[in-house]
Amino acid sequence: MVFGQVVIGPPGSGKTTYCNGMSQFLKLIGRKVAVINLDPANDSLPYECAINIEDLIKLSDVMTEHSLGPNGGLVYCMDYLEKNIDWLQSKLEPLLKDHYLLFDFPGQGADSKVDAHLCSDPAKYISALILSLSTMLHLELPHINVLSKIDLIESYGKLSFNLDFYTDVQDLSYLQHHLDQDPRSAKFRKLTKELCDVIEDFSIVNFTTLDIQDKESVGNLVKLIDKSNGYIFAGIDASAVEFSKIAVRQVDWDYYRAAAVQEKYMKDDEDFNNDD
Ligand SMILES: Nc1nc2c(ncn2[C@@H]2O[C@H](COP(=O)(O)OP(=O)(O)OP(=O)(O)O)[C@@H](O)[C@H]2O)c(=O)[nH]1
Ligand SMILES: [Mg+2]
Repeated sequence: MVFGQVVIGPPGSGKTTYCNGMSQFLKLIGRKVAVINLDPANDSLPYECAINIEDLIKLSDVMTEHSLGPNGGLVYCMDYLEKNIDWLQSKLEPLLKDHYLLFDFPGQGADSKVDAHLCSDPAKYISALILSLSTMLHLELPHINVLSKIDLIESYGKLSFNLDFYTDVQDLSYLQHHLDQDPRSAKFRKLTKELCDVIEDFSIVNFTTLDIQDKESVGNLVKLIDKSNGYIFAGIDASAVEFSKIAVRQVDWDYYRAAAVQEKYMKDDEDFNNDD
């Protein structure tokens, strides 16, 4: 059985850096990893890739030949890949037997990784929620939403709520109240309310956090992904005994994680000891 990850997210959210860090981590814990670069705009790859879309089509060639800008060129390349999907399939074939696959995609409106600093702007945060929701509904694959670059979470301003408010997505009405304070958002009040309702009605979007430089953070994410894509079941006999072994394993649930991450990356409000 083949396992792997499809890494998608808005431009610059850290997908390529993630594929590099994740492949190193997984190799260290003994997995055979193959990274597949499907971003024709990736000039200098930090990782060694097993398959590179550049060998099929080059964005620069497309842009000159068809007088396209970078976005149009990218769409053309993705279209070309779809039409030549047998090229990708034949390249993947030898890897399927024993490799864990990481797919590095170009930046799109869709996501999976979202820059953590978006949380400091309620409107951007809501748009990230909507994008996450629509991606989950379209892909219909086991899915983990990641707030990447958690180390930069407060770099664009202090958050109005604790981190778990943004990761758990439990009650967006508080956000609505915050948006009402901003005259620019007041105009879209009804639309925002409807969008929040859609997100809450589905109740399937939540986030985990990631600092790619921190091995504990990467390790926690690997555990989550292994559970979501079924990797933890790989290699076990489909017997009741084996399944029950997994069932009784301790579940390291995320309850306390948001608090620990918050303590590490977000400043404390009440700095009582600071007298000067
Ligand atoms: N501080 C911090 N910076 C990060 C992190 N992950 C990525 N970056 C930086 O974010 C920038 C963009 O990272 P990339 O990995 O190129 O992002 P991408 O999503 O692949 O970008 P596109 O392929 O252009 O869509 C780089 O300068 C990275 O060094 C992180 O966890 N923390
Ligand atoms: Mg990239």
